[in-house]
Amino acid sequence: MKAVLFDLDGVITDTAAYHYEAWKALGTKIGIDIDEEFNEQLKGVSRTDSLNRILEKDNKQAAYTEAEKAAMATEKNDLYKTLIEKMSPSDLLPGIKVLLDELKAKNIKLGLASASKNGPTILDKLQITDYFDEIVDPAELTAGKPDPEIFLTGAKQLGVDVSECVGIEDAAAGIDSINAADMVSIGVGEAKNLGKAAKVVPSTADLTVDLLENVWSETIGRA
Ligand code: B16
Ligand code: MG
Repeated sequence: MKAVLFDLDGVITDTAAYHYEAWKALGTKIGIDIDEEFNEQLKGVSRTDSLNRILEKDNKQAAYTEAEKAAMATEKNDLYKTLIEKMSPSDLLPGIKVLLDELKAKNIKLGLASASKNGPTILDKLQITDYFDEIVDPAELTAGKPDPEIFLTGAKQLGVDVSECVGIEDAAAGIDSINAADMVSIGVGEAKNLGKAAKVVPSTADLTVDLLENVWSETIGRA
Protein backbone atom coordinates (compact mmCIF):
# COMPACT_ATOMS: atom_id res chain seq x y z
CA MET A 1 0.00 0.00 0.00
CA LYS A 2 1.64 3.21 -1.18
CA ALA A 3 -1.28 5.65 -1.12
CA VAL A 4 -4.62 6.26 0.55
CA LEU A 5 -7.36 8.25 -1.13
CA PHE A 6 -9.86 9.78 1.26
CA ASP A 7 -13.41 10.82 0.71
CA LEU A 8 -14.13 13.93 2.78
CA ASP A 9 -17.78 14.21 3.75
CA GLY A 10 -18.62 11.38 6.14
CA VAL A 11 -15.06 10.06 6.42
CA ILE A 12 -12.83 12.91 7.58
CA THR A 13 -15.61 15.04 9.04
CA ASP A 14 -19.37 14.86 9.34
CA THR A 15 -20.40 17.52 6.84
CA ALA A 16 -22.91 14.92 5.58
CA ALA A 17 -25.24 16.22 8.30
CA TYR A 18 -24.86 19.82 7.01
CA HIS A 19 -25.52 18.75 3.40
CA TYR A 20 -28.65 17.00 4.64
CA GLU A 21 -29.83 20.05 6.56
CA ALA A 22 -29.26 22.35 3.58
CA TRP A 23 -31.00 20.06 1.06
CA LYS A 24 -33.87 19.52 3.50
CA ALA A 25 -34.37 23.29 3.81
CA LEU A 26 -34.43 23.69 0.02
CA GLY A 27 -36.77 20.68 -0.27
CA THR A 28 -39.18 22.23 2.23
CA LYS A 29 -39.21 25.44 0.18
CA ILE A 30 -40.13 23.63 -3.06
CA GLY A 31 -42.49 21.11 -1.44
CA ILE A 32 -40.30 17.99 -1.65
CA ASP A 33 -39.77 16.03 1.54
CA ILE A 34 -36.28 14.61 2.05
CA ASP A 35 -35.83 12.07 4.81
CA GLU A 36 -32.67 10.38 6.05
CA GLU A 37 -33.26 7.30 3.93
CA PHE A 38 -33.52 9.36 0.73
CA ASN A 39 -30.55 11.47 1.80
CA GLU A 40 -28.42 8.32 1.78
CA GLN A 41 -28.68 8.37 -2.05
CA LEU A 42 -27.24 11.89 -2.15
CA LYS A 43 -24.05 11.06 -0.29
CA GLY A 44 -21.00 11.39 -2.53
CA VAL A 45 -23.17 12.70 -5.38
CA SER A 46 -22.34 16.12 -6.90
CA ARG A 47 -24.41 19.20 -6.11
CA THR A 48 -26.09 19.30 -9.55
CA ASP A 49 -26.80 15.56 -9.61
CA SER A 50 -28.15 15.73 -6.04
CA LEU A 51 -30.63 18.45 -7.05
CA ASN A 52 -31.70 16.43 -10.09
CA ARG A 53 -32.32 13.37 -7.91
CA ILE A 54 -34.40 15.46 -5.50
CA LEU A 55 -36.53 16.89 -8.32
CA GLU A 56 -36.90 13.46 -9.94
CA LYS A 57 -38.16 12.06 -6.65
CA ASP A 58 -41.44 14.01 -7.11
CA ASN A 59 -41.30 14.13 -10.92
CA LYS A 60 -40.52 17.84 -10.86
CA GLN A 61 -37.43 17.89 -13.07
CA ALA A 62 -39.36 19.53 -15.93
CA ALA A 63 -40.98 22.13 -13.65
CA TYR A 64 -37.89 24.36 -13.52
CA THR A 65 -35.61 25.98 -16.08
CA GLU A 66 -31.87 25.33 -16.01
CA ALA A 67 -31.39 28.86 -14.64
CA GLU A 68 -33.87 28.17 -11.82
CA LYS A 69 -32.10 24.90 -11.01
CA ALA A 70 -28.73 26.68 -10.94
CA ALA A 71 -30.21 29.26 -8.55
CA MET A 72 -31.55 26.49 -6.29
CA ALA A 73 -28.14 24.77 -6.20
CA THR A 74 -26.53 28.11 -5.30
CA GLU A 75 -29.13 28.71 -2.57
CA LYS A 76 -28.40 25.26 -1.08
CA ASN A 77 -24.66 25.91 -1.23
CA ASP A 78 -25.00 29.34 0.39
CA LEU A 79 -26.83 27.79 3.35
CA TYR A 80 -24.29 24.94 3.46
CA LYS A 81 -21.42 27.47 3.57
CA THR A 82 -22.97 29.24 6.56
CA LEU A 83 -23.34 25.85 8.31
CA ILE A 84 -19.65 24.94 7.79
CA GLU A 85 -18.41 28.44 8.70
CA LYS A 86 -17.72 27.51 12.32
CA MET A 87 -15.95 24.22 11.64
CA SER A 88 -12.66 23.66 13.44
CA PRO A 89 -10.17 20.82 14.15
CA SER A 90 -12.60 19.58 16.83
CA ASP A 91 -14.86 18.51 13.92
CA LEU A 92 -12.44 15.82 12.76
CA LEU A 93 -14.13 12.43 13.08
CA PRO A 94 -12.73 10.03 15.73
CA GLY A 95 -9.32 8.55 14.95
CA ILE A 96 -8.72 10.54 11.74
CA LYS A 97 -5.94 12.78 13.06
CA VAL A 98 -4.03 9.78 14.46
CA LEU A 99 -4.53 7.89 11.19
CA LEU A 100 -3.19 10.83 9.13
CA ASP A 101 -0.16 11.09 11.42
CA GLU A 102 0.52 7.34 11.21
CA LEU A 103 0.20 7.30 7.41
CA LYS A 104 2.55 10.28 7.08
CA ALA A 105 5.08 8.63 9.42
CA LYS A 106 5.10 5.63 7.05
CA ASN A 107 5.59 7.88 3.99
CA ILE A 108 2.29 6.76 2.51
CA LYS A 109 0.94 9.31 0.05
CA LEU A 110 -2.39 10.93 0.80
CA GLY A 111 -4.96 12.19 -1.67
CA LEU A 112 -8.40 13.77 -1.36
CA ALA A 113 -11.08 12.36 -3.66
CA SER A 114 -14.12 14.36 -2.62
CA ALA A 115 -16.97 15.36 -4.90
CA SER A 116 -17.24 18.57 -2.90
CA LYS A 117 -16.14 21.87 -4.40
CA ASN A 118 -15.94 23.08 -0.79
CA GLY A 119 -13.29 20.44 0.02
CA PRO A 120 -10.22 22.73 0.19
CA THR A 121 -12.09 25.20 2.45
CA ILE A 122 -13.07 22.40 4.82
CA LEU A 123 -9.51 20.97 4.96
CA ASP A 124 -8.31 24.47 5.91
CA LYS A 125 -10.91 24.78 8.66
CA LEU A 126 -9.89 21.36 10.00
CA GLN A 127 -6.22 22.44 9.72
CA ILE A 128 -5.18 19.30 7.83
CA THR A 129 -4.43 20.72 4.35
CA ASP A 130 -0.70 20.00 4.70
CA TYR A 131 -1.27 16.27 5.13
CA PHE A 132 -2.52 15.93 1.57
CA ASP A 133 -0.06 15.45 -1.27
CA GLU A 134 -2.82 15.89 -3.85
CA ILE A 135 -6.40 17.14 -3.97
CA VAL A 136 -8.55 16.16 -6.94
CA ASP A 137 -10.49 19.16 -8.25
CA PRO A 138 -14.04 17.88 -8.85
CA ALA A 139 -14.70 20.82 -11.21
CA GLU A 140 -12.18 19.29 -13.64
CA LEU A 141 -13.97 15.92 -13.85
CA THR A 142 -16.46 14.84 -16.49
CA ALA A 143 -18.18 12.12 -14.43
CA GLY A 144 -19.09 11.94 -10.76
CA LYS A 145 -19.08 8.96 -8.38
CA PRO A 146 -19.89 6.04 -9.02
CA ASP A 147 -17.72 6.62 -12.11
CA PRO A 148 -14.08 5.77 -11.23
CA GLU A 149 -12.71 9.02 -12.72
CA ILE A 150 -12.19 10.82 -9.39
CA PHE A 151 -10.18 7.97 -7.83
CA LEU A 152 -8.25 7.27 -11.05
CA THR A 153 -7.37 10.97 -11.25
CA GLY A 154 -6.24 10.93 -7.63
CA ALA A 155 -3.89 7.96 -8.23
CA LYS A 156 -2.53 9.64 -11.35
CA GLN A 157 -1.89 12.92 -9.51
CA LEU A 158 -0.08 11.00 -6.76
CA GLY A 159 1.93 9.02 -9.32
CA VAL A 160 0.93 5.69 -7.75
CA ASP A 161 -0.51 2.63 -9.51
CA VAL A 162 -4.13 1.87 -8.58
CA SER A 163 -3.05 -1.57 -7.30
CA GLU A 164 -1.07 0.24 -4.56
CA CYS A 165 -4.02 2.41 -3.44
CA VAL A 166 -6.69 2.07 -0.78
CA GLY A 167 -9.82 4.26 -1.00
CA ILE A 168 -12.01 5.12 2.00
CA GLU A 169 -15.66 6.09 1.56
CA ASP A 170 -18.93 6.44 3.48
CA ALA A 171 -21.24 6.31 0.45
CA ALA A 172 -22.37 3.45 -1.80
CA ALA A 173 -21.64 5.57 -4.90
CA GLY A 174 -18.12 6.13 -3.58
CA ILE A 175 -17.45 2.44 -2.91
CA ASP A 176 -18.60 1.68 -6.47
CA SER A 177 -16.23 4.39 -7.73
CA ILE A 178 -13.24 2.93 -5.82
CA ASN A 179 -14.03 -0.62 -6.96
CA ALA A 180 -14.43 0.50 -10.57
CA ALA A 181 -10.99 2.13 -10.29
CA ASP A 182 -9.60 -1.32 -9.29
CA MET A 183 -8.50 -0.06 -5.89
CA VAL A 184 -9.13 -1.69 -2.52
CA SER A 185 -12.22 -0.14 -0.92
CA ILE A 186 -12.95 0.43 2.75
CA GLY A 187 -16.40 1.60 3.79
CA VAL A 188 -17.25 3.51 6.96
CA GLY A 189 -20.84 2.97 8.02
CA GLU A 190 -23.41 0.22 7.73
CA ALA A 191 -22.80 -2.96 5.74
CA LYS A 192 -26.35 -2.74 4.37
CA ASN A 193 -25.35 0.40 2.42
CA LEU A 194 -21.71 -0.45 1.73
CA GLY A 195 -21.82 -4.19 1.10
CA LYS A 196 -19.61 -4.02 -1.97
CA ALA A 197 -16.59 -2.71 -0.03
CA ALA A 198 -13.65 -5.04 0.62
CA LYS A 199 -14.15 -4.19 4.30
CA VAL A 200 -16.77 -2.20 6.20
CA VAL A 201 -16.08 -0.68 9.62
CA PRO A 202 -18.77 0.98 11.74
CA SER A 203 -16.69 3.99 12.78
CA THR A 204 -13.72 6.06 11.64
CA ALA A 205 -12.19 5.15 15.03
CA ASP A 206 -11.66 1.65 13.55
CA LEU A 207 -9.47 3.00 10.72
CA THR A 208 -5.87 2.22 11.63
CA VAL A 209 -2.83 1.83 9.37
CA ASP A 210 -2.68 -1.87 10.34
CA LEU A 211 -6.30 -2.39 9.28
CA LEU A 212 -5.75 -0.58 5.96
CA GLU A 213 -2.59 -2.55 5.20
CA ASN A 214 -4.18 -5.86 6.18
CA VAL A 215 -7.28 -5.30 4.04
CA TRP A 216 -5.06 -4.17 1.15
CA SER A 217 -2.75 -7.18 1.30
CA GLU A 218 -5.61 -9.68 1.80
CA THR A 219 -7.60 -8.22 -1.11
CA ILE A 220 -4.66 -7.87 -3.47
CA GLY A 221 -3.52 -11.36 -2.44
CA ARG A 222 -6.90 -12.78 -3.40
CA ALA A 223 -7.05 -10.95 -6.74
P1 B16 B 1 -20.50 20.48 -2.74
P2 B16 B 1 -17.76 13.64 -0.61
C1 B16 B 1 -19.86 15.03 -1.47
O1 B16 B 1 -18.65 14.96 -0.77
C2 B16 B 1 -21.04 14.93 -0.51
O2 B16 B 1 -21.10 13.66 0.07
C3 B16 B 1 -22.31 15.19 -1.25
O3 B16 B 1 -23.40 15.14 -0.35
C4 B16 B 1 -22.22 16.58 -1.90
O4 B16 B 1 -23.40 16.85 -2.65
C5 B16 B 1 -21.00 16.61 -2.82
O5 B16 B 1 -19.84 16.33 -2.06
C6 B16 B 1 -20.81 17.97 -3.47
O6 B16 B 1 -20.51 18.90 -2.48
O7 B16 B 1 -21.91 20.89 -2.92
O8 B16 B 1 -19.84 21.01 -1.48
O9 B16 B 1 -19.65 20.71 -3.98
O10 B16 B 1 -18.58 12.69 0.20
O11 B16 B 1 -17.46 13.16 -2.03
O12 B16 B 1 -16.56 14.15 0.11
MG1 MG C 1 -18.71 10.97 1.58
